[in-house]
Amino acid sequence: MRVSQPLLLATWSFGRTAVAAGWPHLVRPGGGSLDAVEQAVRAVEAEPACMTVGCGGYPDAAGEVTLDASIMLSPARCGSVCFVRRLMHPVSIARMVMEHTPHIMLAGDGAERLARSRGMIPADLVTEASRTAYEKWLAGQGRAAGAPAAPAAGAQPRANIEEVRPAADDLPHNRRHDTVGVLALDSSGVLAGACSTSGLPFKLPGRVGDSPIIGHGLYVDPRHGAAVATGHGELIMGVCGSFLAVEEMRRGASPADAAACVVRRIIESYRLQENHQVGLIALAPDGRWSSAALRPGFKVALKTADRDELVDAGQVLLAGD
Ligand code: SD4
Repeated sequence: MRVSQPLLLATWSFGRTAVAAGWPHLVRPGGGSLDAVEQAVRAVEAEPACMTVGCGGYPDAAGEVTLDASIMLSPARCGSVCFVRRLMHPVSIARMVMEHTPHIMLAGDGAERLARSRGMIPADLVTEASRTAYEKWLAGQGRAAGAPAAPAAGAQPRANIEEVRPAADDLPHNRRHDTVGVLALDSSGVLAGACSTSGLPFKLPGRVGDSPIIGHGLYVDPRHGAAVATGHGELIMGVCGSFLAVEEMRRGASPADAAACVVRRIIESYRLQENHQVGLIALAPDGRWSSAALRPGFKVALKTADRDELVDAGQVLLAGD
């Protein structure tokens, strides 16, 4: 058995909440990287003040909070859920999909049915703050605050929901893209990753981003490494961002070069807007890790036996506000 120094990494400043919650599960006897990433993500999902993950996340354009998450140990052991509307911990449902079904991904009511059958208690995901943010956004769309954005079945639409301004383009880039993504390496050398998000604020109903799609928001291959992404999902999805990072490590790249390669591929592939942001963490099986971002502002929470800090992205490839 390989002996490694335990390590936890998580995206953004709320990653500190994540690594603090995950660490005891990483180092306790009988624990390990899988429990650590799940518990780390759950801590952020349960935090209503975090408006981009779990309970209290920004609603979609119809006023509904919809959650996506994934968890992964290897290509043969991964699970994910999307469009979860009534349960606070999609990461744990993703783990149920991985451990208790023959599938990798469940959506919407099917994911919720599995979770309820295994004892998960329903929760209201809309908080006072997320409702207020939605009403403010809706008012900015030229409609009366509180008016339903989505028409009742058969009714004349009050406004064309396809014409809403996409995903709060008026918010600065670092306030729009806050998936919690966690990577762990335990003392036995086992890698794991998990991520969870409410997706882009005020997204079109039904929109699903990179986070629950294996290889896009998250990828783990025990032989070659792990990667997790955050930011504008549509940019990450078009280049299979997390898979690409791990594939680069498989070909011999360092975690720093692998993370930068993904961000460069995004720069080459899209006409980027000033408020676009992507951040990526890459972790090698031997514990070397690095991060890269499209623009300044991306941070990584790091926890080891002797370090507990928030560090800036290792490489930032474009200027930004
Ligand atoms: C997504 N990458 O759904 C995720 C999360 C995100 O603001 O951008 N949240 O695109």
